[in-house]
Amino acid sequence: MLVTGKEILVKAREGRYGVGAFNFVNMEILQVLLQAANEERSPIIIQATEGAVKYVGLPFLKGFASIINEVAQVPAALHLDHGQSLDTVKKVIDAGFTSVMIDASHHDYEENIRITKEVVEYAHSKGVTVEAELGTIGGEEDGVEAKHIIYTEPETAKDFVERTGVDYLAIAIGTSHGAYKFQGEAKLNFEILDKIKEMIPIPLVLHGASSIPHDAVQRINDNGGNVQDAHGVDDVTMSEAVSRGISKVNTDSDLRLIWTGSVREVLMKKPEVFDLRKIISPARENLVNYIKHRMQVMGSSGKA
Ligand code: TD4
Ligand code: CA
Ligand code: ZN
Repeated sequence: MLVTGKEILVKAREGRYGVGAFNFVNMEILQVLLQAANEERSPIIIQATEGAVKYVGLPFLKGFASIINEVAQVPAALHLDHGQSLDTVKKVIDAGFTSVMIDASHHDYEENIRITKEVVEYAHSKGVTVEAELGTIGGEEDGVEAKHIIYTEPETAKDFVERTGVDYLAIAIGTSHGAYKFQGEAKLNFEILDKIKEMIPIPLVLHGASSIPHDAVQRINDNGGNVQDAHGVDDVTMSEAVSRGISKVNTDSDLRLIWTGSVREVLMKKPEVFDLRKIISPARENLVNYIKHRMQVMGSSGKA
């Protein structure tokens, strides 16, 4: 059941729960996401960045869109994450995406509005809904490093939403992309979130929401890897963010860490194995369990 992002997220906003938006780059992650969503009876957003679109290729993405439509027994959206141009937006909509993000937040304000508006007009004419971004989310994103987080200003957000007609908005409240997020415990600016929630009638998106599971990092490092441990958006912080009005919860790094740890463990502990299915299966199983857990924490389980 492939639907638009808006259809999923408006319900989430009204029901005060979060819906996970998970990044994928291959068939197995797609299998994991669909299995977890079906088993949890949870709506889900399956997303690919421009880098992932390039890696997978448009013909495969077309196929994946029809597979999602066939396999998902719950509302699922196929979403472009951090789209950089109208050109990419057009390409993925042709391939069957039902939701797109245009990320023009690094441009000046008026330019962000102009680019976003253009994408909104095009996407809406095709029945596709749109996410935009305002403020600066920290960390690396499409190879570009943002050192300073600039919080989204509530008054500006209101103006932006009114002038662009965007369907959901990514806000900056202290998170950053990648595996290295917080020194010490997670600290999100909930006062700003409360204000934005009060002033804006559309669903809000939290980027950089990975929890950075300690055991996944440990498993990588126990098996020949070298990844620094860090703090992310843990279950308690995420559930507070959701209860205060976040509707879409973006997660990618956790999947990368769990996948890498699981594969490393097989390769290290069973050096005789070279059957790819045996190498990948534990990663798939561990990821399903993790996704199901996060769905329970954000409250989307049973909502489909
Ligand atoms: O938007 N995202 C995912 C970003 C993925 C970047 O992928 P590329 O390397 O293809 O550009 C998030 O907000 C996820 O944040 P997280 O906390 O998981 O890092
Ligand atoms: Ca951005
Ligand atoms: Zn992001």
